[in-house]
Amino acid sequence: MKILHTSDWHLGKKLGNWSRLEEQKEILAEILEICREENPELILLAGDLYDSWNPPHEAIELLYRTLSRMADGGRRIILALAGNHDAPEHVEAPDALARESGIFFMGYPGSQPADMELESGVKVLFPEPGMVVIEGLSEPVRIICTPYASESRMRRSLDVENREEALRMILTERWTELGTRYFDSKGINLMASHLFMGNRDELVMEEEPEGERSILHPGGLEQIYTDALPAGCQYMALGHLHRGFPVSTDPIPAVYSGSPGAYSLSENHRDKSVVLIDAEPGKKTRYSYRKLTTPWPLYREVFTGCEEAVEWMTEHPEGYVELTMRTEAYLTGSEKQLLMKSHPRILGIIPEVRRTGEDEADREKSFAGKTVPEIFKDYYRENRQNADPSKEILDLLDEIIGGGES
Ligand SMILES: [Mn+2]
Repeated sequence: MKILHTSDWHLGKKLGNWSRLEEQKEILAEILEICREENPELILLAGDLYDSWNPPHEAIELLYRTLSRMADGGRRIILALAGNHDAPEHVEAPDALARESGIFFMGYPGSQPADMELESGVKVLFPEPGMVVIEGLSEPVRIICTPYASESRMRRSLDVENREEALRMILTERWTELGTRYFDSKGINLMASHLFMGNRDELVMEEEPEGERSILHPGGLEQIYTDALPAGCQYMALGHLHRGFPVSTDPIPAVYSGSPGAYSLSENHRDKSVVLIDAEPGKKTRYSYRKLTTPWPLYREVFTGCEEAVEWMTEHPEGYVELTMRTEAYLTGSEKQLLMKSHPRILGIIPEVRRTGEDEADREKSFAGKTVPEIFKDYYRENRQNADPSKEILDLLDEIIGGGES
């Protein structure tokens, strides 16, 4: 039975001032194309559907439209979980409409939507919180679903001091219980969750994208170990880390699909994928990463001159670029303007001025005996083609350095 696993869409995410929606539309169109080509019976979306608790309406529309096309009128079942970036109640809000199309949202670890029989005859049952049983696909499917549980939510539900151990314990106990009750060799036994998972023996300290660090505490707090996975589980579909990789392969594959786009500058050289799974009852699950071609590149480039930078940007008009300008003098206003005009999406220009030793000495000498406004005038002239700062600017400087009356 074919299954598609993806996560961390982060719809509505911005990079600097740039909206990523245009790019996200292209990426989701590619994932939809893969769905049509591979025709999985089940799609697991393991959290962080949106980038924020209040996503822009374009992001909401994009999610609903994409999922609706993927589900293809209920011919495919979609399970979508909330991640730490999602508002759980917001994720679950469209349930009554979505379930008619075979799309099921789960916001909380304790979510238990009503059972559903689709027109196709497929039954999607929720026999207890966090448990999904699907009948009527090519094989029976059982899925333990654990959407992200926030720290405060855990603190509220667990009246204990050592929350870390409590979270691990409660998950391990719960998963073992559900596994014992529902997993057997007559069907396909899966898990899906949005959390930080690692091996107890080798601590994986992932380089996390901005905005994810809040749930990565030093010492591995809130890290759940793969030995908590219940016997009989054939695949754990994970969301949260943006790099796609298997945390473990044996005996149970616990796999991060990774985000489908490069969402921070630290991800600038990584391939982006979805995971295609081939599962059969009682057999080891096969899976493979299907590389996406649509994510826009994220460039971090270093140049030693403007001409060189402009030439490179003209040849690479796609994606986003962060420039580091390693020059001997500060860029002039017109140089900066020229750079900004040479690429449609510049994330920033980082100046790295390299002065020679002599220059440094000259510079220090040139400061000697001068007042701050005098040094400022020199600096201003150097950067503005010898123009003098206006009286307004000098008054402002005076106010900033404390010479002003108010
Ligand atoms: Mn996340």
